This record gives sequence, structure tokens and C-alpha cells, in this order.
Amino acid sequence: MDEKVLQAELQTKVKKSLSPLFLKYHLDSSNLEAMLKWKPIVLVIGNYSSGKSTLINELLGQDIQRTGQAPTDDSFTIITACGVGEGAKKIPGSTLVNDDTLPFGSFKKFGERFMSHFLMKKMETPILENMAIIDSPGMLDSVTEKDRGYDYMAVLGDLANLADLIVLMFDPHKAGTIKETYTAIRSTLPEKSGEDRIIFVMSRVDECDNLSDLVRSYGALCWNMSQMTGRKDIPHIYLTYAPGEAESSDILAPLAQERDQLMTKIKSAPGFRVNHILEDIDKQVNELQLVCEAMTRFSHRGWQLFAKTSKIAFLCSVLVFFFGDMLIQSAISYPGETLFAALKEGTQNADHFILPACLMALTISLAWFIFSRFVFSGLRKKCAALSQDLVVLDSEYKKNLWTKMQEKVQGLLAKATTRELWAGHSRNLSKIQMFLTSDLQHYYDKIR
Ligand SMILES: Nc1nc2c(ncn2[C@@H]2O[C@H](COP(=O)(O)OP(=O)(O)OP(=O)(O)O)[C@@H](O)[C@H]2O)c(=O)[nH]1
Ligand SMILES: [Mg+2]
Repeated sequence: MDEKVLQAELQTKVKKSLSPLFLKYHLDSSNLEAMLKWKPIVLVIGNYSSGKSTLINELLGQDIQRTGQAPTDDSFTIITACGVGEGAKKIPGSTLVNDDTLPFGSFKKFGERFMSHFLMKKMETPILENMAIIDSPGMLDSVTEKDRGYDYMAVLGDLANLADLIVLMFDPHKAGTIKETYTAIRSTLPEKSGEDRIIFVMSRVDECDNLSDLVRSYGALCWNMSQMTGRKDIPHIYLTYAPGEAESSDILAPLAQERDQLMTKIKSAPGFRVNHILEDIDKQVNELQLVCEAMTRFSHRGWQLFAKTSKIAFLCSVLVFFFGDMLIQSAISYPGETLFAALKEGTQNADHFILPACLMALTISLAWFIFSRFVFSGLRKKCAALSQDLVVLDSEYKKNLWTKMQEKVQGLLAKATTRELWAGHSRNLSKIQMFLTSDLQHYYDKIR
């Protein structure tokens, strides 16, 4: 099946069936909707002057990005193909974040300063027909959020979240010792992207004087990587160079093939888009399912308490109906004849029922007040304190998911009103389970 058609089908499905559920449980699905809106994205990030822009220019066969020694670029630039009948042009960030057809609406939150460092370049190139490539400001050592004027790491995280491939670039001069690179590898990227969506590249290898110099730089990068990722297994690091910049040497000859592999990998990013969308839907719907499961169990316990309270309230209201007016009569000598006495004498009329009916209504109202004010809010607090009891954590996957979602559930419980009892959580849970077991599998089957 055509991937674009499948993406459109998924977009409709998410919008119609899943988004209302995410909204109901106060979960953010905006990244899913954003990802479904547009074309596949390759994000190029890394140390300053590591050759990001040079690599992009080469890939596109045009000098579209400025290059140079020392930090050169301070903007996030989205480069993509012109639309039908459109010429090459630049679109400013303020327009991009307000364009509903693009996935950057949520980037408005990063403020004016960011928007002046955000732009799109449209150019004529067949490679970008079904792909966009994002060039980014180089990562620096001694820069703070204040210096940049916006939260660079957060922007990077949100772009990484949308990207199908992240190319993380180093060079032999500074093999991974940059502070922002460390933060990106240590926390931003693992939170916002999948391990399999990141490739590591060491560029400018022609600048190594000889093979042993290259091996030393490569070793230093591997060592730094293992420190940064906390992993023992070192991922593949593509060694590359820009032929336009490099003078031919013995160490470059065997790397030509690796260079081609890197270019092929970047160009093949669009092929993973639908799979990535499905993975993201899968992950987020599982989170939604866990939250819904907790709320279903909470509302079930609420119903049990409500049933108990109702039974007691019914019993009390029957007693009050028949005998309540007797108590009042003994205190204030009203009414002249109680309902019970009138029933016994056979003299009852409609007037005898007015006070008992009022007392009965009062008792039911009082019971509801006690339930909502004390019983229900007691349950709410108890469930929030022992929220893990609301879910069955029968696998490591669910335990990890719960660590992430527990706070969300506690937030929902803190705000829960008695309306939660009628909110249809178990019906929602069935819908979610149905989606995961049937619909999602069906989509996975389509791309296999
Ligand atoms: N010798 C050599 N020089 C390169 C190579 N790649 C890039 N350069 C040079 O290195 C410098 C930095 O390259 P850029 O492409 O501007 O690096 P960048 O990562 O985009 O830098 P910022 O945008 O500042 O973060 C430029 O002067 C390039 O000409 C390479 O493979 N070999
Ligand atoms: Mg650059």
C-alpha cells in the first residue's frame, strides 16, 4: 500500500478515534498529529563546525547553507522542495509556526527570539520531494539558554521527536567533549527519540594526519560515547569527509564506501516514516491505556462505594418517610396527625404525605452530600496515595510505563469529581484495547 495513503488513513483514524480520548485523559497527542501532517524529516545536529551544513550541501548538490570555520550558523533551517508552481524562497519562523499544514505549531511556545532563528528554505531538488532536512546551530560548550535567548535543548528535543532520522555529527578535533552534545545524548535524545533513529557520524576525517591519528580520534569518540550514553556497546559511527574539501589521501580511499552508505541511509529515511508513526502511536496508546485502566478501576471502586451509600440512604429514607414526622411531632407538635397514625386509622390523604416526602428528599440529598463531600473525596485521596494499586503491573514494560504515567494519573485523581463515575471509562478502555489488538495490528500488517 502507498505509504502516503496509509499516513492519510492513520491521520483520519487518530483525529477521529484517538485524539478525543487523549484529550479526555489530559494527555498530549499533539506530536502524533504533527507527525502525521507532514513529510519525513531528517534532523542534522552536532558540534559546531563538525560539517553539518557541508554534508547537507553535498547531499542536495547545491550550496544552500553557509559553511565556515568557527560557529557559523545560529538558525534551525528546514530545507525542502518547492511546491507545485512555486519557486525557491525563504519562509520566516513566524509564518511556519502559524501554518496549520506544517507540524511546527507548538514551536510558538519557544518565543520571538527562537522564531527569528527558525526558517524554511524551499529549493528545487528531487531528493526533497518527499523529505525535509533540518540544519541546526552547532552545539557549543560554554553557552547558556540566556545566551541563545531561547531553550535550545527543548527545541532540539521537539524536532527530534518529529524526526525520522537524526544525524549526530562530530569531528576529529572535538570528539564528543562539548557540553551541549553531552546533554543531548545523555537526556534530550533518549527522551524524545528512539535509539534506532539516531546515527552517529564523525566527519572531516581527512584532517587526520595519518591512520594512527584517525584511530586515536575514533577511539576518543568511542570512549566519550560510552560515557555519554552509559552503554557498553558502541553504536556504529560513520566515518566521512566532504570530497569537495578534502585532499585525497590513503586513509580516505577505504572510506568512500562508508560515505556512500551514509548518504544512502539519509536518503532512505522516508521509508521508515509509517513505521515510526505506528511505533509512536503504539507507545502513546499504551500510555493512554494505562491511564484509562487506572481511571476505570478508580471509577469501579467509586461505584462500589456509591452502591453501598445508596443502600444505606434508601433504608434511612424509608425509615424517615414513615417515622420522621413522629420525631418532629414530639418536638414541635406538628403535624397534628402523623402519616403512620393516619395509615393505621385509615384517615390518610395527600396532606399526610407532604412532610414525609420532603423528609425523604432531604435524607437523599444529605446522603449525596456526604457521599460527594466525604466518601468520594476520601476515596480520591486514598487512590492517589496508592495509585499503583489501580493498575496491574504484570510486565517490565508496564512497570516502566507506569513510572512515566503515575504522575498523570495522580493529577487526574486530584481533579476528579463525582462525574468520573459516569464518564464511561470502561467503555473507553475497551475501545483502546480494541485499537491496540486489532486496528494497530492491521496497520502493521499493511506495511509488512
Ligand atoms: N577538510 C575538511 N573540511 C571540512 C569538511 N567538512 C566541512 N569542512 C569545513 O569545516 C568547516 C565547518 O563546516 P560547516 O559545514 O560549516 O560546519 P557546521 O557543522 O555546519 O558548523 P556550524 O553551522 O557552525 O555549527 C567549513 O569551513 C567547511 O569547509 C571535511 O570533510 N573536510
Ligand atoms: Mg552549519
